[in-house]
Amino acid sequence: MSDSFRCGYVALVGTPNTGKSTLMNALVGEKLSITAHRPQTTRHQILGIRNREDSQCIFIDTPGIHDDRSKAIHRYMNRAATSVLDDADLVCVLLDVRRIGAQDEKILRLVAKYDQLLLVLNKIDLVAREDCLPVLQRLGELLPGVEIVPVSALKRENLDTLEDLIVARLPPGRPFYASDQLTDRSMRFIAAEIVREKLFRSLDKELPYSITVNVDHYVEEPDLTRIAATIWVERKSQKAIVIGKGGRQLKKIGSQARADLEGLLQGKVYLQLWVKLREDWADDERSLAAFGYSDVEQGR
Ligand SMILES: Nc1nc2c(ncn2[C@@H]2O[C@H](COP(=O)(O)OP(=O)(O)OP(=O)(O)O)[C@@H](O)[C@H]2O)c(=O)[nH]1
Ligand SMILES: [Mg+2]
Repeated sequence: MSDSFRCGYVALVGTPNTGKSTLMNALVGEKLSITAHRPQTTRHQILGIRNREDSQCIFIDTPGIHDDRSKAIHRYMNRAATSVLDDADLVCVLLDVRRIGAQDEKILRLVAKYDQLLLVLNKIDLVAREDCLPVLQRLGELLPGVEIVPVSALKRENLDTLEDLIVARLPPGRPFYASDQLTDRSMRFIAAEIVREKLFRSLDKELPYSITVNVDHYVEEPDLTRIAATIWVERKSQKAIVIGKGGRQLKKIGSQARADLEGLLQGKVYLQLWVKLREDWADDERSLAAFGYSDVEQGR
């Protein structure tokens, strides 16, 4: 390993739905963090490790920072997002080029004090080139001298440039993780997240926000992985919606999640899903801790 090897933590922060998880997955080259068209999809910090010959870049995907503090889970999510800032070697703020609002500006004021700071202007595939210019100018006025990188995480535009800029900002040092490790999260955790993603993408309105998923059994057999998971809802009426008429909704969620898991594990998966009720779990500290939403990370 050469003396010029670089290694460090890169926090990906921003308002909900700006493309943080999409960007981390694109940079690492694996789908580690779930994504959806709706805001507040990510609920935890998730590491994604990118190994190159010259560097190890440890990305930290975080929940979108938002003003909603109505439930305990929202407060947990905001803590999970902002607590990475002080320890990161580089802070990357994700912005949606189409709309930079008051909440984004609040985040920019919050991160202005960090020396190692990069603004990532995402979703440039959705606007004309000339529409980027006023946004770049406005950001330049808000945070003078801070580098801004326009990208499309989804279409993988300009990601090589972004990666090189990130690596150049990392401190010199040996790798913290083995070169074949992609994340700090367990397959159990990722399996639960994949089920949650399918629910987020299939269910309407507020229902996805009332749901959490827990893997109860995860057993690797020689030619099959057996996974049993519980989908927890907050209200009795929600249970019927998740299951759907004749169990059709649950079956659809199950087969979509199984297909993703089989791709990830490169083998057959038997997935069993249950739907259970725990009233108001999202606003109850004890339930949150039991479901893995606690500041002292458990079962990563
Ligand atoms: N067109 C386009 N869509 C994008 C791009 N990046 C992300 N998206 C879409 O934007 C939506 C949100 O992406 P996520 O990666 O889940 O966003 P996030 O910032 O992680 O969201 P939270 O976890 O809710 O904070 C998804 O539908 C993505 O497919 C991009 O560069 N271009
Ligand atoms: Mg996310």
